[in-house]
Amino acid sequence: MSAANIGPCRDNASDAFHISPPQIHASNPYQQPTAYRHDDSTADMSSSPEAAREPSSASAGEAADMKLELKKPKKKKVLLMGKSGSGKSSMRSIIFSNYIARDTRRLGATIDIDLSHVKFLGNLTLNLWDCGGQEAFMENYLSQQRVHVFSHVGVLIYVFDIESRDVDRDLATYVSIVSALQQYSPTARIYVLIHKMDLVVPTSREHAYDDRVRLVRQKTAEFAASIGMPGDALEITPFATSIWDQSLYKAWAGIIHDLVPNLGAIERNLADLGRAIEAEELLLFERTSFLAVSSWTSEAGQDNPTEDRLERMSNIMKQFKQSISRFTGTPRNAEQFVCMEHKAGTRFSLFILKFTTNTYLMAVLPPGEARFNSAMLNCRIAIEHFKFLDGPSHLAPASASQGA
Ligand SMILES: Nc1nc2c(ncn2[C@@H]2O[C@H](COP(=O)(O)OP(=O)(O)O)[C@@H](O)[C@H]2O)c(=O)[nH]1
Ligand SMILES: [Mg+2]
Repeated sequence: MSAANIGPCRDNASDAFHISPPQIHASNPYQQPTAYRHDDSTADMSSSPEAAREPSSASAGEAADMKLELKKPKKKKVLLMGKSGSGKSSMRSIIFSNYIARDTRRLGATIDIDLSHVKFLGNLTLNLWDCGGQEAFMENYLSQQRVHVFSHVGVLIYVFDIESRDVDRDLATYVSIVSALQQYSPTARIYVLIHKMDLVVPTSREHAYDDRVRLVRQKTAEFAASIGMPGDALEITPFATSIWDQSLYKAWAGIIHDLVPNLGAIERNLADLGRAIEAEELLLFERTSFLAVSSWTSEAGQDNPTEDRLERMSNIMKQFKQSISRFTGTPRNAEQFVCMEHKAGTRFSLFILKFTTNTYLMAVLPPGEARFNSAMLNCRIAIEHFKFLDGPSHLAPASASQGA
Protein backbone atom coordinates (compact mmCIF):
# COMPACT_ATOMS: atom_id res chain seq x y z
CA MET A 1 0.00 0.00 0.00
CA SER A 2 1.36 3.40 -0.87
CA ALA A 3 -0.33 5.30 1.91
CA ALA A 4 2.87 7.26 2.32
CA ASN A 5 1.58 9.42 -0.52
CA ILE A 6 -1.17 10.73 1.66
CA GLY A 7 -0.35 13.71 3.80
CA PRO A 8 2.54 16.12 3.63
CA CYS A 9 6.10 14.89 3.36
CA ARG A 10 7.63 14.29 6.73
CA ASP A 11 10.06 11.62 7.86
CA ASN A 12 9.47 7.97 7.26
CA ALA A 13 8.74 6.71 10.76
CA SER A 14 6.58 3.73 11.72
CA ASP A 15 4.05 3.26 8.92
CA ALA A 16 1.60 0.61 10.03
CA PHE A 17 -2.07 0.23 9.38
CA HIS A 18 -4.19 -1.17 12.12
CA ILE A 19 -7.91 -1.54 12.41
CA SER A 20 -9.45 -0.59 15.67
CA PRO A 21 -12.91 -1.03 17.10
CA PRO A 22 -14.82 2.19 17.59
CA GLN A 23 -13.60 4.05 20.64
CA ILE A 24 -15.10 7.10 22.23
CA HIS A 25 -12.50 9.10 24.06
CA ALA A 26 -13.95 10.21 27.32
CA SER A 27 -11.43 12.92 27.95
CA ASN A 28 -10.10 15.20 25.32
CA PRO A 29 -6.79 16.76 26.28
CA TYR A 30 -6.42 18.85 23.18
CA GLN A 31 -9.58 20.92 23.11
CA GLN A 32 -13.18 20.77 24.11
CA PRO A 33 -15.22 18.97 21.47
CA THR A 34 -16.15 21.65 19.00
CA ALA A 35 -19.91 21.65 18.76
CA TYR A 36 -20.04 21.10 15.06
CA ARG A 37 -22.58 23.21 13.24
CA HIS A 38 -24.31 21.95 10.13
CA ASP A 39 -25.68 24.73 7.94
CA ASP A 40 -28.79 22.96 6.73
CA SER A 41 -31.77 24.66 8.31
CA THR A 42 -33.73 21.41 8.16
CA ALA A 43 -31.48 19.68 10.68
CA ASP A 44 -31.38 20.21 14.42
CA MET A 45 -28.81 22.93 14.96
CA SER A 46 -26.20 22.85 17.64
CA SER A 47 -27.16 24.85 20.64
CA SER A 48 -23.59 25.89 21.46
CA PRO A 49 -22.91 29.61 21.91
CA GLU A 50 -20.25 29.28 19.25
CA ALA A 51 -22.76 28.07 16.75
CA ALA A 52 -25.14 30.84 17.70
CA ARG A 53 -22.41 33.46 17.24
CA GLU A 54 -21.41 32.45 13.77
CA PRO A 55 -23.87 33.41 11.05
CA SER A 56 -24.77 30.60 8.67
CA SER A 57 -22.66 30.74 5.53
CA ALA A 58 -25.72 30.08 3.37
CA SER A 59 -28.33 32.77 3.00
CA ALA A 60 -31.94 32.05 3.98
CA GLY A 61 -32.97 31.68 0.33
CA GLU A 62 -30.11 29.33 -0.37
CA ALA A 63 -31.03 27.23 2.67
CA ALA A 64 -34.62 26.99 1.48
CA ASP A 65 -33.47 25.88 -1.98
CA MET A 66 -31.24 23.29 -0.41
CA LYS A 67 -34.04 22.00 1.78
CA LEU A 68 -36.12 21.51 -1.34
CA GLU A 69 -33.24 19.83 -3.12
CA LEU A 70 -32.50 17.45 -0.27
CA LYS A 71 -36.08 16.28 -0.22
CA LYS A 72 -36.09 15.47 -3.92
CA PRO A 73 -34.66 12.02 -4.60
CA LYS A 74 -32.84 12.01 -7.92
CA LYS A 75 -32.85 9.17 -10.41
CA LYS A 76 -30.37 9.33 -13.21
CA LYS A 77 -30.37 7.13 -16.26
CA VAL A 78 -26.75 6.40 -17.18
CA LEU A 79 -26.01 4.80 -20.56
CA LEU A 80 -22.76 2.86 -20.71
CA MET A 81 -21.94 2.31 -24.37
CA GLY A 82 -19.07 1.43 -26.69
CA LYS A 83 -17.89 -1.47 -28.81
CA SER A 84 -18.10 -5.00 -27.47
CA GLY A 85 -14.96 -5.90 -25.51
CA SER A 86 -14.03 -2.28 -24.81
CA GLY A 87 -14.30 -2.86 -21.04
CA LYS A 88 -17.72 -1.48 -20.04
CA SER A 89 -18.87 -4.37 -17.87
CA SER A 90 -15.42 -4.64 -16.30
CA MET A 91 -15.45 -1.09 -15.02
CA ARG A 92 -19.02 -1.35 -13.82
CA SER A 93 -18.20 -4.53 -11.87
CA ILE A 94 -15.08 -3.03 -10.30
CA ILE A 95 -16.70 0.22 -9.25
CA PHE A 96 -20.10 -1.00 -8.13
CA SER A 97 -19.76 -4.73 -7.40
CA ASN A 98 -16.28 -4.74 -5.88
CA TYR A 99 -14.67 -7.05 -8.42
CA ILE A 100 -10.91 -6.92 -8.69
CA ALA A 101 -9.35 -6.23 -12.08
CA ARG A 102 -8.27 -9.80 -12.77
CA ASP A 103 -11.80 -11.16 -12.05
CA THR A 104 -13.08 -9.25 -15.07
CA ARG A 105 -11.39 -11.70 -17.42
CA ARG A 106 -14.11 -14.15 -16.48
CA LEU A 107 -16.98 -11.82 -17.38
CA GLY A 108 -19.15 -13.12 -20.21
CA ALA A 109 -20.25 -10.91 -23.09
CA THR A 110 -23.20 -8.69 -22.22
CA ILE A 111 -26.34 -9.74 -24.06
CA ASP A 112 -28.53 -6.80 -25.04
CA ILE A 113 -28.85 -4.43 -22.07
CA ASP A 114 -27.83 -5.24 -18.52
CA LEU A 115 -29.79 -2.99 -16.19
CA SER A 116 -28.72 -2.25 -12.65
CA HIS A 117 -29.90 0.20 -10.05
CA VAL A 118 -27.22 1.59 -7.82
CA LYS A 119 -28.28 3.56 -4.77
CA PHE A 120 -25.61 6.15 -4.41
CA LEU A 121 -25.90 8.22 -1.26
CA GLY A 122 -29.36 8.64 0.16
CA ASN A 123 -31.09 10.51 -2.59
CA LEU A 124 -29.26 9.60 -5.76
CA THR A 125 -30.10 6.41 -7.63
CA LEU A 126 -28.19 5.55 -10.76
CA ASN A 127 -30.03 3.45 -13.32
CA LEU A 128 -27.08 1.95 -15.13
CA TRP A 129 -27.76 0.65 -18.63
CA ASP A 130 -24.78 -1.49 -19.63
CA CYS A 131 -25.47 -1.85 -23.34
CA GLY A 132 -23.93 -4.87 -25.07
CA GLY A 133 -21.80 -3.49 -27.89
CA GLN A 134 -22.04 -6.16 -30.62
CA GLU A 135 -23.03 -4.59 -33.92
CA ALA A 136 -26.42 -6.30 -34.06
CA PHE A 137 -27.32 -4.88 -30.64
CA MET A 138 -26.08 -1.42 -31.55
CA GLU A 139 -28.21 -1.39 -34.71
CA ASN A 140 -31.19 -2.44 -32.65
CA TYR A 141 -30.69 0.38 -30.10
CA LEU A 142 -30.53 2.86 -32.97
CA SER A 143 -33.66 1.55 -34.70
CA GLN A 144 -36.39 -0.44 -32.88
CA GLN A 145 -35.32 0.53 -29.36
CA ARG A 146 -34.30 4.11 -30.16
CA VAL A 147 -36.94 5.89 -28.08
CA HIS A 148 -36.71 3.39 -25.21
CA VAL A 149 -32.93 3.56 -24.93
CA PHE A 150 -32.26 7.23 -25.59
CA SER A 151 -35.14 8.94 -23.74
CA HIS A 152 -34.65 10.54 -20.30
CA VAL A 153 -30.89 9.94 -20.30
CA GLY A 154 -28.92 11.93 -17.72
CA VAL A 155 -25.45 10.79 -18.73
CA LEU A 156 -23.85 8.92 -21.63
CA ILE A 157 -20.53 7.24 -20.86
CA TYR A 158 -18.97 6.18 -24.14
CA VAL A 159 -16.01 3.82 -23.92
CA PHE A 160 -13.33 3.63 -26.63
CA ASP A 161 -10.77 0.83 -26.59
CA ILE A 162 -7.41 2.52 -27.26
CA GLU A 163 -6.17 -0.70 -28.87
CA SER A 164 -9.06 -0.94 -31.33
CA ARG A 165 -7.94 -1.67 -34.88
CA ASP A 166 -10.93 -0.03 -36.54
CA VAL A 167 -10.96 3.51 -35.22
CA ASP A 168 -13.01 4.94 -38.11
CA ARG A 169 -15.78 2.46 -37.56
CA ASP A 170 -15.75 3.10 -33.78
CA LEU A 171 -16.09 6.82 -34.43
CA ALA A 172 -18.94 6.32 -36.92
CA THR A 173 -20.87 4.26 -34.34
CA TYR A 174 -20.15 6.88 -31.69
CA VAL A 175 -21.58 9.62 -33.94
CA SER A 176 -24.78 7.58 -34.51
CA ILE A 177 -25.19 7.16 -30.76
CA VAL A 178 -24.61 10.87 -30.08
CA SER A 179 -27.11 11.69 -32.80
CA ALA A 180 -29.82 9.52 -31.17
CA LEU A 181 -28.99 11.03 -27.79
CA GLN A 182 -29.25 14.53 -29.19
CA GLN A 183 -32.69 13.67 -30.56
CA TYR A 184 -34.22 12.25 -27.35
CA SER A 185 -32.10 13.63 -24.49
CA PRO A 186 -30.46 16.81 -25.72
CA THR A 187 -29.42 17.90 -22.23
CA ALA A 188 -27.58 14.67 -21.35
CA ARG A 189 -23.90 15.02 -20.45
CA ILE A 190 -21.40 13.07 -22.52
CA TYR A 191 -18.29 11.48 -20.97
CA VAL A 192 -15.77 9.79 -23.23
CA LEU A 193 -13.47 7.22 -21.68
CA ILE A 194 -10.37 6.29 -23.66
CA HIS A 195 -9.92 2.90 -22.03
CA LYS A 196 -7.25 0.16 -21.62
CA MET A 197 -4.52 2.80 -21.48
CA ASP A 198 -2.31 0.25 -19.67
CA LEU A 199 -1.84 -1.49 -23.04
CA VAL A 200 0.00 1.54 -24.47
CA VAL A 201 3.69 1.89 -23.60
CA PRO A 202 4.04 4.61 -20.95
CA THR A 203 6.11 6.92 -23.14
CA SER A 204 3.41 7.06 -25.84
CA ARG A 205 0.38 7.24 -23.54
CA GLU A 206 -0.11 10.97 -23.49
CA HIS A 207 0.26 11.27 -27.22
CA ALA A 208 -2.09 8.34 -27.95
CA TYR A 209 -4.71 9.75 -25.59
CA ASP A 210 -4.50 13.31 -26.94
CA ASP A 211 -4.71 12.03 -30.47
CA ARG A 212 -7.82 9.94 -29.80
CA VAL A 213 -9.55 12.74 -27.88
CA ARG A 214 -8.81 15.15 -30.73
CA LEU A 215 -10.48 12.75 -33.20
CA VAL A 216 -13.54 12.30 -30.95
CA ARG A 217 -13.88 16.06 -30.49
CA GLN A 218 -13.52 16.62 -34.21
CA LYS A 219 -16.26 14.08 -35.04
CA THR A 220 -18.53 15.53 -32.35
CA ALA A 221 -18.06 19.05 -33.72
CA GLU A 222 -18.69 17.86 -37.29
CA PHE A 223 -21.91 16.20 -36.19
CA ALA A 224 -23.02 19.34 -34.32
CA ALA A 225 -22.33 21.43 -37.42
CA SER A 226 -24.29 18.99 -39.59
CA ILE A 227 -27.45 19.59 -37.58
CA GLY A 228 -26.91 23.34 -37.52
CA MET A 229 -25.54 23.64 -33.97
CA PRO A 230 -22.45 25.73 -33.24
CA GLY A 231 -19.30 23.57 -33.37
CA ASP A 232 -18.67 23.79 -29.60
CA ALA A 233 -22.32 23.31 -28.54
CA LEU A 234 -21.91 19.60 -27.84
CA GLU A 235 -19.48 19.34 -24.97
CA ILE A 236 -17.66 16.14 -24.11
CA THR A 237 -15.62 15.37 -21.00
CA PRO A 238 -12.77 12.93 -21.76
CA PHE A 239 -10.83 10.69 -19.35
CA ALA A 240 -7.96 8.25 -19.87
CA THR A 241 -8.76 5.04 -17.99
CA SER A 242 -7.55 1.55 -17.16
CA ILE A 243 -8.92 -1.05 -14.78
CA TRP A 244 -5.35 -1.72 -13.67
CA ASP A 245 -4.75 1.59 -11.91
CA GLN A 246 -6.50 4.43 -10.11
CA SER A 247 -7.44 6.25 -13.35
CA LEU A 248 -10.76 4.39 -13.33
CA TYR A 249 -11.63 5.96 -9.96
CA LYS A 250 -10.68 9.42 -11.15
CA ALA A 251 -13.08 9.15 -14.10
CA TRP A 252 -16.00 7.71 -12.15
CA ALA A 253 -15.55 10.04 -9.20
CA GLY A 254 -15.62 12.94 -11.69
CA ILE A 255 -18.84 11.65 -13.25
CA ILE A 256 -20.52 10.99 -9.91
CA HIS A 257 -19.34 14.33 -8.55
CA ASP A 258 -21.34 16.06 -11.30
CA LEU A 259 -24.44 14.02 -10.42
CA VAL A 260 -24.58 14.36 -6.62
CA PRO A 261 -27.58 16.57 -5.98
CA ASN A 262 -26.60 18.46 -2.83
CA LEU A 263 -22.92 18.95 -3.45
CA GLY A 264 -22.89 22.59 -2.34
CA ALA A 265 -24.25 21.64 1.09
CA ILE A 266 -21.81 18.73 1.42
CA GLU A 267 -18.84 20.92 0.53
CA ARG A 268 -19.79 23.70 2.93
CA ASN A 269 -20.30 21.30 5.82
CA LEU A 270 -17.11 19.42 5.09
CA ALA A 271 -15.13 22.68 5.08
CA ASP A 272 -16.66 23.69 8.43
CA LEU A 273 -15.73 20.34 9.93
CA GLY A 274 -12.21 20.43 8.46
CA ARG A 275 -11.53 23.83 9.98
CA ALA A 276 -13.04 22.84 13.33
CA ILE A 277 -10.76 19.82 13.74
CA GLU A 278 -7.73 21.56 12.15
CA ALA A 279 -7.38 18.87 9.52
CA GLU A 280 -5.17 19.08 6.46
CA GLU A 281 -7.59 17.17 4.32
CA LEU A 282 -11.02 15.56 4.55
CA LEU A 283 -12.34 13.07 2.03
CA LEU A 284 -15.88 11.78 1.92
CA PHE A 285 -16.16 8.34 0.32
CA GLU A 286 -19.30 6.55 -0.77
CA ARG A 287 -19.56 3.35 1.27
CA THR A 288 -19.50 0.52 -1.29
CA SER A 289 -17.81 2.03 -4.33
CA PHE A 290 -15.32 4.03 -2.23
CA LEU A 291 -15.53 6.79 -4.81
CA ALA A 292 -14.58 10.18 -3.41
CA VAL A 293 -17.84 12.14 -3.39
CA SER A 294 -16.33 15.33 -2.04
CA SER A 295 -13.20 16.63 -0.39
CA TRP A 296 -11.81 19.61 1.46
CA THR A 297 -8.16 20.61 1.70
CA SER A 298 -6.61 23.18 4.04
CA GLU A 299 -4.03 25.68 2.81
CA ALA A 300 -1.20 23.54 4.19
CA GLY A 301 -2.76 20.43 2.65
CA GLN A 302 -2.65 22.06 -0.78
CA ASP A 303 1.14 21.76 -0.72
CA ASN A 304 0.77 17.99 -1.04
CA PRO A 305 2.54 17.11 -4.31
CA THR A 306 0.59 13.88 -4.94
CA GLU A 307 -2.20 15.16 -7.15
CA ASP A 308 -3.99 11.86 -7.71
CA ARG A 309 -4.17 10.99 -3.99
CA LEU A 310 -8.00 10.88 -3.92
CA GLU A 311 -8.29 8.18 -6.55
CA ARG A 312 -5.21 6.39 -5.19
CA MET A 313 -6.95 6.22 -1.87
CA SER A 314 -10.14 4.83 -3.46
CA ASN A 315 -8.07 2.19 -5.19
CA ILE A 316 -6.11 1.29 -2.04
CA MET A 317 -9.28 1.00 0.03
CA LYS A 318 -11.02 -1.15 -2.56
CA GLN A 319 -8.04 -3.54 -2.61
CA PHE A 320 -8.03 -3.54 1.17
CA LYS A 321 -11.74 -4.37 1.31
CA GLN A 322 -11.04 -7.21 -1.13
CA SER A 323 -8.37 -8.61 1.16
CA ILE A 324 -10.62 -8.40 4.21
CA SER A 325 -13.34 -10.15 2.28
CA ARG A 326 -10.94 -12.91 1.22
CA PHE A 327 -9.49 -13.50 4.66
CA THR A 328 -12.65 -13.14 6.74
CA GLY A 329 -15.19 -14.62 4.35
CA THR A 330 -17.42 -11.53 4.57
CA PRO A 331 -19.27 -10.51 1.41
CA ARG A 332 -17.49 -7.98 -0.79
CA ASN A 333 -20.13 -5.32 -0.37
CA ALA A 334 -20.39 -5.78 3.40
CA GLU A 335 -19.40 -3.09 5.81
CA GLN A 336 -16.02 -4.51 6.69
CA PHE A 337 -14.52 -2.04 9.09
CA VAL A 338 -15.64 0.73 11.37
CA CYS A 339 -12.45 2.66 11.85
CA MET A 340 -8.94 2.52 10.45
CA GLU A 341 -6.08 4.49 11.96
CA HIS A 342 -2.70 5.22 10.44
CA LYS A 343 -0.11 7.14 12.41
CA ALA A 344 3.01 7.98 10.42
CA GLY A 345 5.17 9.17 13.30
CA THR A 346 6.13 12.81 12.94
CA ARG A 347 4.81 13.05 9.39
CA PHE A 348 1.03 12.90 9.67
CA SER A 349 -1.79 10.78 10.98
CA LEU A 350 -5.05 9.79 9.41
CA PHE A 351 -8.18 7.90 10.20
CA ILE A 352 -10.99 6.53 8.07
CA LEU A 353 -14.22 6.42 9.96
CA LYS A 354 -17.57 4.83 9.21
CA PHE A 355 -19.53 8.06 8.94
CA THR A 356 -23.16 8.13 7.83
CA THR A 357 -25.04 5.06 6.55
CA ASN A 358 -23.71 5.63 3.04
CA THR A 359 -20.33 7.20 3.64
CA TYR A 360 -16.86 6.89 5.15
CA LEU A 361 -14.91 9.96 6.22
CA MET A 362 -11.13 10.18 5.96
CA ALA A 363 -9.31 12.86 7.93
CA VAL A 364 -5.63 13.65 7.37
CA LEU A 365 -4.09 15.50 10.30
CA PRO A 366 -0.76 16.96 11.33
CA PRO A 367 0.97 14.61 13.79
CA GLY A 368 0.06 14.52 17.47
CA GLU A 369 -1.85 12.10 19.65
CA ALA A 370 -4.01 14.76 21.32
CA ARG A 371 -4.97 16.33 18.02
CA PHE A 372 -5.80 12.90 16.63
CA ASN A 373 -8.04 11.93 19.55
CA SER A 374 -9.77 15.25 19.55
CA ALA A 375 -10.44 15.14 15.79
CA MET A 376 -11.82 11.62 16.03
CA LEU A 377 -14.18 12.65 18.81
CA ASN A 378 -15.34 15.70 16.90
CA CYS A 379 -15.97 13.70 13.75
CA ARG A 380 -18.12 11.28 15.70
CA ILE A 381 -20.08 14.22 17.06
CA ALA A 382 -20.48 15.56 13.52
CA ILE A 383 -22.09 12.36 12.25
CA GLU A 384 -25.49 13.46 13.51
CA HIS A 385 -25.26 16.63 11.45
CA PHE A 386 -24.27 14.84 8.27
CA LYS A 387 -27.25 12.50 8.33
CA PHE A 388 -28.79 14.56 5.55
CA LEU A 389 -26.43 12.61 3.26
CA ASP A 390 -28.55 9.55 3.86
CA GLY A 391 -31.51 11.08 2.07
CA PRO A 392 -34.81 12.77 2.73
CA SER A 393 -36.08 10.32 5.33
CA HIS A 394 -33.19 11.22 7.61
CA LEU A 395 -34.27 14.84 7.77
CA ALA A 396 -37.40 13.90 9.69
CA PRO A 397 -35.93 12.91 13.08
CA ALA A 398 -34.07 16.21 13.42
CA SER A 399 -37.18 18.26 12.73
CA ALA A 400 -39.28 15.98 14.92
CA SER A 401 -36.89 16.34 17.84
CA GLN A 402 -37.39 20.09 17.70
CA GLY A 403 -41.09 19.66 18.21
CA ALA A 404 -40.72 16.97 20.88
N1 LIG B 1 -5.67 -4.54 -20.43
C1 LIG B 1 -6.90 -4.18 -20.09
N2 LIG B 1 -7.94 -5.04 -20.25
C2 LIG B 1 -9.17 -4.65 -19.89
C3 LIG B 1 -9.42 -3.35 -19.33
N3 LIG B 1 -10.75 -3.26 -19.07
C4 LIG B 1 -11.29 -4.43 -19.45
N4 LIG B 1 -10.37 -5.28 -19.94
C5 LIG B 1 -10.57 -6.65 -20.43
O1 LIG B 1 -11.34 -6.58 -21.62
C6 LIG B 1 -12.15 -7.73 -21.75
C7 LIG B 1 -13.58 -7.35 -22.13
O2 LIG B 1 -14.15 -6.62 -21.07
P1 LIG B 1 -15.72 -6.44 -20.88
O3 LIG B 1 -15.89 -5.62 -19.66
O4 LIG B 1 -16.45 -7.73 -20.94
O5 LIG B 1 -16.11 -5.56 -22.17
P2 LIG B 1 -17.53 -5.05 -22.63
O6 LIG B 1 -17.92 -5.91 -23.77
O7 LIG B 1 -17.32 -3.63 -23.09
O8 LIG B 1 -18.48 -5.14 -21.48
C8 LIG B 1 -12.05 -8.48 -20.41
O9 LIG B 1 -11.21 -9.59 -20.61
C9 LIG B 1 -11.39 -7.50 -19.48
O10 LIG B 1 -10.56 -8.13 -18.51
C10 LIG B 1 -8.29 -2.47 -19.17
O11 LIG B 1 -8.39 -1.33 -18.68
N5 LIG B 1 -7.08 -2.93 -19.56
MG1 LIG C 1 -20.23 -6.21 -21.37
